Amino acid sequence: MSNPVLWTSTNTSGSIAHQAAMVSGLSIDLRFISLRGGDTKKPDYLAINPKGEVPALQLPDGTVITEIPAVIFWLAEAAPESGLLPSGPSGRAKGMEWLAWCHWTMGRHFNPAFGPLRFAGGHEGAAEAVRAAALLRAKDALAFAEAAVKQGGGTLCGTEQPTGADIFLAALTTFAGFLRIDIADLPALLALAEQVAAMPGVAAAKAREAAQG
Ligand SMILES: N[C@@H](CCC(=O)N[C@@H](CS)C(=O)NCC(=O)O)C(=O)O
Repeated sequence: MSNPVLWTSTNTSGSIAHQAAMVSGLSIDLRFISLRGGDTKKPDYLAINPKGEVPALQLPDGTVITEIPAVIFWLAEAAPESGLLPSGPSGRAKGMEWLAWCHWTMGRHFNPAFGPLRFAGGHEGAAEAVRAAALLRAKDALAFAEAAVKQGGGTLCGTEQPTGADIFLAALTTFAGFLRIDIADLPALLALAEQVAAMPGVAAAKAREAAQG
């Protein structure tokens, strides 16, 4: 039986799925495509994910799972001991709640900060305002997460080991760095990001992406 295939691109939100895949310990084949090279919009890839985005998890039976929370959910189901979701019905629901929150936060605050011109319909003057407002909202969202991590004793769901939601949140702190958002005043978030970076699966995914170039 062949392995699932994870389609991703280095240093993108696909990295979140890549890190979670490594933490799952499952045998998953990786296929790196170039976002900047336009591979996500090429016919071969659109045949796999018509949304033209990474990540996409292609299962041996042909099913393709897209959207990061769904990809992480599948990994957690396939590897229940991985801790990608907390245990028990309410724990799992809280894990999904935070995954959804991180995903929503990325889409509504981080993406307009990264690509304001698209969100402003191509109007350059408006784009500047979109970007400035998005940066403030992204910072507010991270401050909200800081309080939740404090309340959880170091993780979003109060687990000892970071879950998939914590991996997603740590990625948002990395994106904050790309956007030069100052998070020095968010110590719980910084500590969580360090803890996530030290997870062997996450470190392996980062090393693999660095080697990929
Ligand atoms: N809804 C998607 C969002 C992922 C996403 O934003 N992917 C970006 C890379 S960071 C992408 O593939 N964009 C395609 C493009 O710009 O061509 C998910 O959760 O998987």
